[in-house]
Amino acid sequence: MVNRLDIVFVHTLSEDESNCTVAPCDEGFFTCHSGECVPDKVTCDHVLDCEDGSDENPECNYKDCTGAQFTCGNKKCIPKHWVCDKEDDCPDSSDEIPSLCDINECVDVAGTCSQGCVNTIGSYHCKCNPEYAKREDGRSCKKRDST
Ligand SMILES: [Ca+2]
Ligand SMILES: [Ca+2]
Repeated sequence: MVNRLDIVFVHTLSEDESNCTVAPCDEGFFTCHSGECVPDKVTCDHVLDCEDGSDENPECNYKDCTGAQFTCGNKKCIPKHWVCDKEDDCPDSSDEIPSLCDINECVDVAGTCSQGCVNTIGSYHCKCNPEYAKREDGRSCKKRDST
């Protein structure tokens, strides 16, 4: 949570910017750099509310995550066990990206390959034993012609 003082601080900094041509929003609202008005309370909440994302700005005083927490791409802290649980908790999906949450199809999906299986990040491919060749389906193998 961001306390009230932080929000006022952020707002003041934005208003101090020179060359700023956008009209300020009503009290209780934050003026996005793009000119939109969003409620003060949605600034620095790790969600991009302004079209240009300026409600999540460098002045946001995000807390560092602890060792038991995962740091989302938007700097939000979530419990580590929420990572790769198929729910977007951040919510910018950075806890559910394939490079982080690779599924081992070779183990998790029954009958993936008839012989060997090689798991790769975000995918997999099948392998056949030395005397076998892959069938067109890419998953099953047939014995090579001995002639
Ligand atoms: Ca926000
Ligand atoms: Ca998650």
